[in-house]
Amino acid sequence: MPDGQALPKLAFIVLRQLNGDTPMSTTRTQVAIVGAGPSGLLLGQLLHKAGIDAIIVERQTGDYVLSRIRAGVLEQVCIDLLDEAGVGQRMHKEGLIHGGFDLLFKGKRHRIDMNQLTGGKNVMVYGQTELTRDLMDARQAAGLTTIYEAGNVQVHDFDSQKPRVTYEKNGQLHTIECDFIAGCDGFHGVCRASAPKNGIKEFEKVYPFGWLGVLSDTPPVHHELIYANSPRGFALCSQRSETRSRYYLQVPLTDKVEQWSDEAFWAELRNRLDPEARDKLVTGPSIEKSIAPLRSFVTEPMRFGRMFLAGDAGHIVPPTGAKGLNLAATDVKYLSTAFIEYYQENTEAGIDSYSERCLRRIWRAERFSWWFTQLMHRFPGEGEIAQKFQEAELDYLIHSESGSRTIAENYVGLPLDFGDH
Ligand code: RFL
Ligand code: PHB
Repeated sequence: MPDGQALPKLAFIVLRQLNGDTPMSTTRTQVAIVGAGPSGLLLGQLLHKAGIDAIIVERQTGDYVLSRIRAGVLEQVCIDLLDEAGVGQRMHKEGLIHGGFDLLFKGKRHRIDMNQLTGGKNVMVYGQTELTRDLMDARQAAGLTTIYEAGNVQVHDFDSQKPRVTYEKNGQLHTIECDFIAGCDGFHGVCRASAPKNGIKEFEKVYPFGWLGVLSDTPPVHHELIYANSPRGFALCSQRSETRSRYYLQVPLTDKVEQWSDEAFWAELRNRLDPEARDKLVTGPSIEKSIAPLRSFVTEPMRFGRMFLAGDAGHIVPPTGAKGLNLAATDVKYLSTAFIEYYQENTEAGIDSYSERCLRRIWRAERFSWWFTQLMHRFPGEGEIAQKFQEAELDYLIHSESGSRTIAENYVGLPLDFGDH
């Protein structure tokens, strides 16, 4: 439903309710979670493990949530959290451990040996779709409530002790009374939009290009990821399995997916790769193709009374550093810990420090993602000298152990507790 139609329809339902001809239902839970993406589902699972009751309200269908092809790289912290939530079995079986990745510039590839540079740390390639499916299955198996296709979701009274979430479904207005609201509803969600305008500050940088992504059932061009800086623009060779590849090309924001035939995509990707990868690239029909804009965005604070933002609802990173889903997972860890301490130990300390704790980690990941994006992409109007500067910086980074370690340390991510200020 377009946003503009939401209010009149709700007003109509409320009027009908006053007349007594529209049924109304009220439920109670401890935590009402808005959004059933990875953040909301993981939070639901961690709370369930601790015996805390939560209801998730999602505006889309489950199939729609699963159809969004997004993240592919999980940090160890994220892997550990999925294990803690009890949903890690398939991930360990099917996920691919990567101890390094290649940086390609001036037509040559150079490996960043993450594992060696960070004292043994790796990342795992496991698609967001699969992770979401695992969380959905676990939720269903535990008999927990997720309301899909909830219309006109609204959050109320989170500045009081009695917050509420309302939504419409099947012509009925539903109310969830709760102790806390978790805003896990992504960048376009209702929670951040409902925060008081004078109590929120937003920081934003929009990049002048997007990523055109293609998923295909073809073997990956290389067993690890390749991040390519080319005079024609950035390219990324990623994967989902040994038989499924995910590739991205930097494209102008004005490009439309329909303009890009599969043939044109593969030809342009080849042009941005080194000779060996160009020869090895196996092409085939795309099974998904989409363009994503790139943005750096942070909301401060991430708590508004009894409503908390987590994941993309509170921040967005350009995907270059593979940080978005990982940040979402650590927000959720901090939030679930805060709620667990509240219910089990009767302390609000975790709740009070939630925003500050998250934001410190978020800004670190935002900085890395912005820096890596600047280093690898063509910026319109910056001319050939910008390319030369990037190549010189990359040359320095790969030939300096501390330079390479800086990339590796940031890429594998911070531990959950990374010391005092
Ligand atoms: P999501 O996944 O957007 O889920 C939010 C959910 O909330 C629902 N919703 C509402 N529900 C009820 N009422 C409303 N009013 C609602 N409004 C929205 C939505 O329907 C949705 O189901 O946010 P969440 O859970 O915080 O998860 C965040 C991640 O999805 C995101 O950070 C990552 O995908 C980012 N990302 C990557 N992250 C990584 O860590 N590693 C990667 O390799 C990586 N690659 C990527 C990425 C994101 C990309 N795109 C498309 C932006 C690659 C790409 C191309
Ligand atoms: C992906 O596989 O979708 C992916 C991998 C690494 C990134 C971004 C996206 O940096």
